[in-house]
Amino acid sequence: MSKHVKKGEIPPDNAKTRAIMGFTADDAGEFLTTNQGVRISHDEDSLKAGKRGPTLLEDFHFREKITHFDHEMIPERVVHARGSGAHGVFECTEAMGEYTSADFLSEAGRQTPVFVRFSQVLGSKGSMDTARDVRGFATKFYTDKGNFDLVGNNIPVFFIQDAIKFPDLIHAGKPEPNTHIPQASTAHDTFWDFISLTPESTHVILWALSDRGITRSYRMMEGFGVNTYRFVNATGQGRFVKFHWKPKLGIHGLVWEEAQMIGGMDSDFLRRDLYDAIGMGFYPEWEFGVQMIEDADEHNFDFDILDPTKIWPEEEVPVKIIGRLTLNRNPDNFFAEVEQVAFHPGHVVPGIDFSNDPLLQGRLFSYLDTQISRLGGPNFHEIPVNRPIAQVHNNQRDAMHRQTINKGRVSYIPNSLGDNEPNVASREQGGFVPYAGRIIEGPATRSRDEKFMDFYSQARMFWLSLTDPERRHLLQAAHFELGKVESKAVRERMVANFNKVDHELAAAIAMGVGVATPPAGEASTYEKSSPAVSMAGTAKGTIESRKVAIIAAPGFDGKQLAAMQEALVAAGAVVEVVSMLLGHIESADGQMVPVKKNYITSASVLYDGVYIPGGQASISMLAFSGKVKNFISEMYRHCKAIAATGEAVGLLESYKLPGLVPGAGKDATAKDLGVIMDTKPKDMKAVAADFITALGQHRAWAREDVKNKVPA
Ligand code: HDE
Repeated sequence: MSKHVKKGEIPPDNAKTRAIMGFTADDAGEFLTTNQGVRISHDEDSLKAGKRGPTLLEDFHFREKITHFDHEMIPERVVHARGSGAHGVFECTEAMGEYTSADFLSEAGRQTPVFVRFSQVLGSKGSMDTARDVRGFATKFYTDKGNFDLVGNNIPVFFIQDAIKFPDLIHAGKPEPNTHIPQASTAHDTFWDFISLTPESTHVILWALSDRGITRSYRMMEGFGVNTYRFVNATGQGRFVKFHWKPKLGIHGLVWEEAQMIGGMDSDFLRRDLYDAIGMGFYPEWEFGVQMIEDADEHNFDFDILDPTKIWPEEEVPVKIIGRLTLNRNPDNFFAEVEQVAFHPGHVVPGIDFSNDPLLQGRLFSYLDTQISRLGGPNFHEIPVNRPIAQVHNNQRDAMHRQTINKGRVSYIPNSLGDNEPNVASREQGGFVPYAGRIIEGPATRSRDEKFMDFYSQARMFWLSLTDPERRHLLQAAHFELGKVESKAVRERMVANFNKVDHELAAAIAMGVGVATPPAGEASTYEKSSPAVSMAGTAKGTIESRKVAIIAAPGFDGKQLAAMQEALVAAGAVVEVVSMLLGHIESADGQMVPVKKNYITSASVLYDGVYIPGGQASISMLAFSGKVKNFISEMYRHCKAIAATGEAVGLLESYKLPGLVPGAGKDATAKDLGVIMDTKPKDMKAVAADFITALGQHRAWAREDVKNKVPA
């Protein structure tokens, strides 16, 4: 948990919390009223002429209630419709005055309230959280000098280089317009048709096919500003900058099969995970980092630093950590806060400016524009979650839903009747002065610079930088996605694109999707790798907020269960006892333990690991259950940590899980496979410690080679 925000300190005391609390309403202990504040005496029957009607038009309460309901819906976001959000605090950890005049980065220790919204890109508002997709990571910093929105994604590169192609990309990815199928999925013909004809997307496609596309938790993903921005310091000197969020919990994905199953078992999986974690005081944290490139070095890289389909490899341009983000308060009202929050990359503060990145330039138009239809007019900045804590003074007036009551007769500049106020501010007075160094000469042209046309070097670098399990997952994802594509020509074109990245990659994909392997020798010869793009090795060992199931039946070994539960909870895990029926189960020595979930309301895919305590009577019952066998087999198949003690070891062995040698007991091989077994546990603390170590690794990828032999 964060050291600088105390658990239970709700609501955190900061300028934004104080401001937004002024808009909250609590109905507890109050009378029911109309929107005009008139108390209502009856709310369950409309006003009728006689007991059998008809309803009278004069029933103002009925009409108001229904009218409001009729208009409850607003258009969902055209992209990133499904999401979730939270309030928090950003703390600057390194003074950045040398590089930027941004006030919120000016001194170590300075805190700024934030609101963050995470999202899936393609699915509708009611779709599932675990679809394979890029995820949005949008942060609104309520700085003292105005709002700064960092509207990023969890993947550092984008599909296209120029905003003019965005509607095409999204039309291709969304459900096909004639059938409106499939929902929240790119595994269909139109998406891959577009991608196969847009080779600049090859790089991001590999990222999206990797486990980054199926995050385990919003709390376990990186965030990237993607576009190239500028830092500008107090003397007007600028440099290029890219923004990064690095999660304290490491970067972790689901297994694809698991993601699909969760979609059915709990379509709110990521939303619930975020809400529950914050509710329990496990405040998610990220480090904030920047990569900076001096103007003089703009052309010294083998990629164009303005190209949003390229990363700046961290090995070449290090990420300097300058801050920390902590999310510590759940919204009170999803619609008012998460749905109505309006982000815009054009919301910058003095010290941060734009580059000529053609994707960013287009985004600068789109976001303001889209809020007007989504939120019903140009006054969306007055909605509580969007209001800056910095004061707003200008001559903008009126329009739909205006809240502010501007005083006086003057609403223009220049004026003499109001002393020409509100007046502009110089740079020294904190005014935003656009960066002056941008080169804007050149003939009007609809074309791209040469380096933008190198579509494959960094795609190859990504592929070369992955570990074996990561590559295998990527290939399986490609087999799924392209396997769903009916047009053979599209599949062939995609494989041909992958062949320009790496021949082995193309051959492996071709084999799974029924097309011929293209000839070798067409691949990029780029040989650099960037270990930082791999998710492997980012496990931090912590099990804080990880979910563990304990499966038991009456007659279980109470001491074993209690010892394991105690150790897991002490390490921060969320432990749930799963049994056949809800209620309580009794241990062999008479302890009553509450059952949190039964076999119908739980599923293996909703947990990070499972423990089965011994106890002859309990194990005899579990041995008859196909559900339990299925639960454990799935856990094994999805490479999750498993522990069994006492008689439960025999149960585990009876499942004949591939790779698990009967009698393995304390065998190191079993441990390597993330399976902790002890037939006669003398020291439950040691067993729990091994289990916690396995859980802290997120998954036992060593099991990869054997896992597919377990029936799904
Ligand atoms: Fe967005 N994007 N985008 N996008 N985007 C929107 O704005 C757009 C792009 C991102 O939680 C929309 O308020 C264009 C890149 C996030 O509310 C819209 C282009 C990145 C969110 C829009 C891009 C993003 C959006 C829809 C190509 C990562 C959700 C609703 C030039 C850096 C924000 C809205 C939230 C939302 C346009 C590309 C991230 C239509 C034209 C690149 C996280 O304005």
